[in-house]
Amino acid sequence: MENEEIAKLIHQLGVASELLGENPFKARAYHSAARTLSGLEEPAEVLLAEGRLGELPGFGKALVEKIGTLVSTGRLPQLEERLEKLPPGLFEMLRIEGLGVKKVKKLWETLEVTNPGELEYACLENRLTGLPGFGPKSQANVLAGIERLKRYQKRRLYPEAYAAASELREKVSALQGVARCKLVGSVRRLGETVGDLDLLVLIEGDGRDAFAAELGEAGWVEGLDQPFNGMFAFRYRGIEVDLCLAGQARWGTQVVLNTGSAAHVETLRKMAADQGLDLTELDIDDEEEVYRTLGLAFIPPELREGLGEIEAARRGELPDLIENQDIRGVFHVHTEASDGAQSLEGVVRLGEELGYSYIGISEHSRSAFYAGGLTVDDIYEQAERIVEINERGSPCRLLHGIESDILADGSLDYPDEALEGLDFVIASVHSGLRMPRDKATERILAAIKNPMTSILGHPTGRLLLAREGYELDWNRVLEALVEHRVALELNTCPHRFDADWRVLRRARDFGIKVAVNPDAHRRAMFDTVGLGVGIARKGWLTPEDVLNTRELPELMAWLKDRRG
Ligand code: DGT
Ligand code: CA
Ligand code: CA
Ligand code: ZN
Repeated sequence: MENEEIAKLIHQLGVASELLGENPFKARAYHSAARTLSGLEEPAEVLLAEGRLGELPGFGKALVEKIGTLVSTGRLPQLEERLEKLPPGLFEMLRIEGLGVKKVKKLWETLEVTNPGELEYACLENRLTGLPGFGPKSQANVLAGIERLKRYQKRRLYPEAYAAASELREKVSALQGVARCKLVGSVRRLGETVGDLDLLVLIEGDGRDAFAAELGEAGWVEGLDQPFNGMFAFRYRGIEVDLCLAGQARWGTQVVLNTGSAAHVETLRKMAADQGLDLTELDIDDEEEVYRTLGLAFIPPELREGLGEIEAARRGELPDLIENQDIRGVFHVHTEASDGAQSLEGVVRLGEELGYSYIGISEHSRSAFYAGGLTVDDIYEQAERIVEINERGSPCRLLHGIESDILADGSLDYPDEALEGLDFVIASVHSGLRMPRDKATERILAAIKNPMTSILGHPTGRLLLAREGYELDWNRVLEALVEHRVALELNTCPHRFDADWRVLRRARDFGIKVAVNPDAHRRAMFDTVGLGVGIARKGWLTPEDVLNTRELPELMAWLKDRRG
């Protein structure tokens, strides 16, 4: 075993023991031993065999024994024991510039952050600013460090992938001879996460060689492989790209093939074969024409997941999908009364700008003390302020709600008296996120049955690419939502998109109403409503399926009706 390898494991042992809060002198000794080992001229194995390893400064009997075990068995049981107690993501967090072991330990202990994805989310929620040893500046540094780390990570969240793809499309379109350039693949289908960016390009005349040469020279192209069969693979801003050249005659066909998904294309291919056609060989310039040729209505890209959309298109039964302008208002908005950045007045002004008829305020509840959760008195006080503001007669009315924590036993965070006067209650889980499926399901079911609950908030607690969220028995949850007439939230924060669009699709079949909720802490987060509408479309939702397409009177009636 190489010195470097031994040094690395001993160093890791030091880190693990520090993270677990063991004797700091021991950890320091491990780190210093690791440094000695990596600076050693002779192989440590030789020193060990000759019984001289213990002569190195700071190498006591216990350490020499550990290295002995390591060298003879390839294992370090003391390290393995400790790793079992530590979330592996903590070590990834250490790769973020500016974060040492002490800081990672603190973040883990105080905010229960266990990996870079969760940490990024904590920064976006402003959780680091008030933490001892941190502050606004170090929060910004941490975010920048995560940014750099992510550049080398494989999948991306949708908005990041989309932004890079759009930029790339502009750059490619400006190259010589490019007549058309289209984003295809999962970005076009509104995947909640994206593996690589796919671009389809049409070159005029015989300009392919000139195009290839210019692409090879472009400063923004990273790691370009040898082109193969009209396919160029490279990286843009650290993200993998597949750029595919297409011919004009088959442009429409190529767009369909490259937009995917693979399952959608496979079903199309079979359908074509049944009609005696070879899908890949169809000379069709226009995408809509491809579907028409196969006897299908045009299928919006976000539905192309091979989940029954082709059968629906054949029967002419594709849903009349919701659009941005169908949204009349939104729920789930935090203000400075809890952990948001905006005032109630600011929210009203923004609602007017956005043309909303209502905005539902929902602060955190009292268990969420880290997020400035409201006491019962705070609720009453906010109620008065909201009445006062509504009396000023804005076309955008404030609705008064709360985002009540669902406690471990499924009960809400306030007595009924505190909730009865509110326009709506969003019930969400914020703690004890690592529950087994049965327990999680019971907890959620209890919250749904509570007559105060109007909307089930971010139902799985997932953070995309960071935290799986707890598993639920969705059949039971969906049945309960129908029975108790509780709406299901689609949280439009791109880190969440929770409930998942696959679940929305099922909810729709149950006749459940979905609330498209921005969970907005800041002004910019209202922009995610548009993304959420896209995800709602991906879940086959029509305006009828979405609660906040209702006009105010109808909405108020729906909310009241629920309380009986
Ligand atoms: P991603 O990148 O994992 O987010 O998801 P997609 O759907 O963008 O997957 P990707 O990039 O592998 O492929 C994009 C589309 O290109 C895919 O939906 C169908 C098509 N495609 C990709 N690889 C192949 C292949 O090996 N054969 C065929 N026929 N089509 C492929
Ligand atoms: Ca892709
Ligand atoms: Ca690809
Ligand atoms: Zn929440």
